[in-house]
Amino acid sequence: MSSPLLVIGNKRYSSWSLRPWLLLRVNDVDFREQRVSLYQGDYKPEILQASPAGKVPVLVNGDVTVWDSLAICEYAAESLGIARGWPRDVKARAHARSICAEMHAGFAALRTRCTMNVARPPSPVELDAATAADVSRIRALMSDCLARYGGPFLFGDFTIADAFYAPVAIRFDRYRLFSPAAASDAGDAAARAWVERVLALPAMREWIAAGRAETDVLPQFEK
Ligand SMILES: N[C@@H](CCC(=O)N[C@@H](CS)C(=O)NCC(=O)O)C(=O)O
Repeated sequence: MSSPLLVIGNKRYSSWSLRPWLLLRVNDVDFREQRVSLYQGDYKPEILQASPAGKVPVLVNGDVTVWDSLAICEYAAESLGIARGWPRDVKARAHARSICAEMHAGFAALRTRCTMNVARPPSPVELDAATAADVSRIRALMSDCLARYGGPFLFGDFTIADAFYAPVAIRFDRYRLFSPAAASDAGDAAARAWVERVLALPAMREWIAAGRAETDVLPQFEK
């Protein structure tokens, strides 16, 4: 059987695609990727060939098709030989699942106001109250994980939770979301260090470089 195929969107913008891609790459899973240029030409039929949900990411492994980033990460952890998908300890695992579900279903203001764009020149933006609340909640939950489990990643080793928050690392970096006033706070310093650590992962650097090299620039995501 050939290696699993991961159908993804633009590396410049597709935060949902980054999550499973990063989990697979960090864990050296052998997979093929198919990049779809989102919102251009016949992009929809191209995705529909892989999944009736019509959204990326999609993972096709033989006769198994999995769509949605969280389902793909779960499947990869169970079936693609990933050493540490979720934390081993049951309490830590419940905690990791909670913050992934929180990300998966929430933070709409941050997602809309600060779209993921790996090529955005770094500069701060004015945050409305809802976006500021999302940023503050994310900083708090990251600091809490790093203090509780001791780092270097959110639950010690790199897990699905880090893959799920990786697009946040890009947003924090590109939109300068750590306020200077909070820099002296110990929890915030740990969260900043996590952002730097994630951005320095070879797989992240590979994704960001590929996203920056893309030529299809979509004005709606260039904020
Ligand atoms: N909840 C889904 C969201 C997937 C999603 O919204 N993907 C976007 C790209 S990041 C997409 O496929 N957009 C194309 C479209 O809606 O036509 C997941 O976690 O995978």
